Amino acid sequence: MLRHPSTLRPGLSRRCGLDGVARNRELFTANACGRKRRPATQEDLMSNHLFDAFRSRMPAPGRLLMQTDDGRTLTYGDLLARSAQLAHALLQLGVEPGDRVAVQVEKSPEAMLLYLACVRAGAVFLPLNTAYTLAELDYFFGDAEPSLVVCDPARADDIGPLAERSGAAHVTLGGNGLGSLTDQASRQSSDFHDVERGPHDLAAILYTSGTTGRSKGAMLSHENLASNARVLVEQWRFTKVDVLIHALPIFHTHGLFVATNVILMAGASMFFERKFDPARIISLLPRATALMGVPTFYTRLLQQEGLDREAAKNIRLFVSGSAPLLAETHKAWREATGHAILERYGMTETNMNTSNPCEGERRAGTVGFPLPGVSLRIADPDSGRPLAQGEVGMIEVKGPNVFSGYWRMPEKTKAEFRADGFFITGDLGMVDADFYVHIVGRGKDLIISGGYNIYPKELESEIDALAGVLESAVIGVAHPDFGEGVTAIVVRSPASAISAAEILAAIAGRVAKYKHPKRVIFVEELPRNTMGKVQKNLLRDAYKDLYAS
Ligand code: MLC
Ligand code: AMP
Repeated sequence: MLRHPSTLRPGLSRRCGLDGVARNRELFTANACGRKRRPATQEDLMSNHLFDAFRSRMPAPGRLLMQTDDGRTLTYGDLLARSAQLAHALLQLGVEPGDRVAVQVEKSPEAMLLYLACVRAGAVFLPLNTAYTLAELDYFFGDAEPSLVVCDPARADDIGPLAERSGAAHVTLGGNGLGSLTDQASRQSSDFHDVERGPHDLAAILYTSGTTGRSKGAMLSHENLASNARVLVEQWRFTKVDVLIHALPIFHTHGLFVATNVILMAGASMFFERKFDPARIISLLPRATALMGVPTFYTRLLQQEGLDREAAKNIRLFVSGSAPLLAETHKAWREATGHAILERYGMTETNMNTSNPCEGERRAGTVGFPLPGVSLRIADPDSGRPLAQGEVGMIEVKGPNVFSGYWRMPEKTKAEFRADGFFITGDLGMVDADFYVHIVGRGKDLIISGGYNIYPKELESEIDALAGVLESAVIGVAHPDFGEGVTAIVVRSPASAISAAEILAAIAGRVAKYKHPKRVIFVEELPRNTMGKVQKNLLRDAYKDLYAS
């Protein structure tokens, strides 16, 4: 088992087995498998665990929190006042502690304030990708049973009826009048007594697709989020003087919890960009100190004029994550800017697990060391037997960052934890001689495109259901822009002439655009092994140069 280097002692066994030091972490991962929790301490009885953690480190109210790309500014004082108003409005709408508030809105300061308002009101924030179709939303509403759905005014006519069908009230963020949450909030007091929430209470549910089809809601507690933000601030040396370029969406872990929570926990500020626009990012670099992005950010920026040492001279930290950063990108970035990108590794279920060091060697092709408090081991995927250093196996983690389970899926939760509380990530990796963690593959059938996860199973089910399709296999193929390009290999039914365009048109209303295959290839049959299982490795190999530029 591996822990952060500061906790490694000489003589620690190199075999990746559980030792005593990890046991106290069970305090936090407890309820996923019905294990015991520790008795409440004074700290547990704080009024609102996550918001208090932010509040305790907040700078003076006049200090700038963010500046948007349309010229708006928000101070920490504004944050306190406006999230308070929104929290009052949520209560008026009948939101009670523990209720889910499902939110599908474009990125804006108000969207971020709504997240904080939910935390303060004791609700469970449930952000949804703006690319999700109505069919996808219908599933999430049915599964999560939110008491309130918040959407943009432009989608209210479509989303309202879905929300009603699931029994939820619905309002818009922005817009005017009765159905506008922002309008209602503007009439509320800017003082709010935060609803009491302890470390183990849920702060958010984030849906993550599953290898078997149905998306699962990862339940994240106040302490999961607070502990990870605290550790990242410390490890990445964030302070009040930092200015982050925030160009990630705020409906997934990276943009919401890594980027936003770190800034709030550090009392720092950010350029809050609605979209990732490479030219604009370059123009912001001289006024910022940090950038966080998915690898596609870095490959796109490398193609942009103006990226050089001079432009990046005020930046102290470039962070990459959510997908593998190619060693060649790491090298090209260093040559262009003089900076070594810091790569870290996380998941929706676990927040951040490992990180390359801020000081010390940021090693290309690795994700660094376990963060303080996180225990990581490499285990045999089938038996769970810990493997020796240098051997490749399943990455398993445990710590205060790890979620408490999947929403209303106790069986799935149980299946993804070992009996001793380690979470089975589905990522294959190894620990090298210097203790750097390498991710070498995936034990799960997952494609990561531009930092978004796409589960082939979901697309295969949609494509296989079409008249004229016999069967399909969806694979990820190396793609110069997105890292992996979603590719559908399709066998037509006898006498069918279904085209790629018809397949894409048929799935258009059903699955989000970013999941759509970039290419559809027709074949006579799919390669299978003797057990009848489709050999996706052969397909990946056959089409490996499909997107080579
Ligand atoms: C957009 N498209 C994508 C795509 N993003 N297709 C595949 N993969 C993606 N990631 C589609 C668009 O719908 C569009 O379709 C076409 O591709 C080109 O769009 P674009 O304008 O070039 O894309 P853009 O809007 O610039 O988006 C690219 C991106 C974005 C890289 C900026 O995808 C992005 O912000 N990615 C970050 C995702 C993220 O935050 N992941 C973190 C998950 S948390 P058309 O046909 O309409 O043109 C996690 C845990 C952890 O993983 O460890 O952090
Ligand atoms: P998500 O479910 O969207 O949170 O995606 C989590 C997955 O992204 C992980 O299980 C990994 O497969 C992948 N991932 C995150 N960070 C990295 C990284 N730095 N390198 C390789 N894969 C990563």
